[in-house]
Amino acid sequence: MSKDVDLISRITKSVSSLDVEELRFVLSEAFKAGLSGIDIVTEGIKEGIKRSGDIGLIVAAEVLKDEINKLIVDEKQKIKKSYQKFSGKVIIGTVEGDIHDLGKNIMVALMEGLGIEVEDLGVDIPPKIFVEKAKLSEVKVIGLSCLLTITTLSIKQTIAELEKADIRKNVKIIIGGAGTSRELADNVNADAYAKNAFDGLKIIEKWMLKRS
Ligand code: B12
Repeated sequence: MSKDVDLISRITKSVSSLDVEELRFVLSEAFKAGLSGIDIVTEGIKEGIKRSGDIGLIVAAEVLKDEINKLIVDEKQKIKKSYQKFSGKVIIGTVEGDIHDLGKNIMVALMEGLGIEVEDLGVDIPPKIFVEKAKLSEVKVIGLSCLLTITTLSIKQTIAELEKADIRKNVKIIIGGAGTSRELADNVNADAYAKNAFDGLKIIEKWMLKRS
């Protein structure tokens, strides 16, 4: 078995058995060996969570985020360079009134794992902050996370404020989290809804591709 295949299969096994220590070790080895974030996420982690379910995804995302943060700036640049197919930036946050962040954090870790530039605005983010951030020309995608039924109103307000500021047409908007649905996305004029982080990743990946 080649070293890369071995590392991927160890990632899969540690996610499926929720072996955090092994996952942390093997992810760090995989980054050191220069494995691509895409392979780590789609072949290693995704296969692992087929067996462990959502809890595996949560564990994997936390460890992945830690490992990415530990990579020194140069390494981060390397990850970015190896994915020059992406351009622009994603901003993501949990909408005003809502403090749930596990799902959002998973999205952030997966996007960073793929080499997509992401700014995580945090939780309980008012519309005006999304608008302010979205004014930066590099922002191509806005991710809105919402777990509470009541804060779906904040999604509506955020998109309305983006429209008012004349920025809506410059960005793609994706919504996710237990409070959201495809119907809601249609009602609030979002571009997409994702029922889970992997579906969200697929959509965002397409939007972020550099046009050549
Ligand atoms: C953990 C949790 C908490 C934790 C949050 C910890 C944290 N740091 O996030 C704590 C204890 C703090 C909490 C607080 C509250 N909670 Co709570 N919480 C939950 C619980 C049990 C799990 C949520 C979760 O993390 N799921 C795991 C993650 C991985 O799943 P996820 O968020 O859905 O994310 C996935 C996808 O949706 C997607 N995704 C998520 N965001 C995004 C964004 C984008 C852009 C994309 C593309 C995809 C995406 O990717 C993820 C991975 O696939 C849910 C019940 C449930 N089963 O959902 C209740 C739940 C969401 N909470 C609920 C409530 C009512 C509250 C409180 C109001 C309780 C209270 N009375 O104080 C407060 C909220 C305070 C506030 N202002 O926000 C209700 C909401 C009911 C409703 N319909 O509005 C729920 C549904 C429980 C229930 N059945 O009543 N909660």
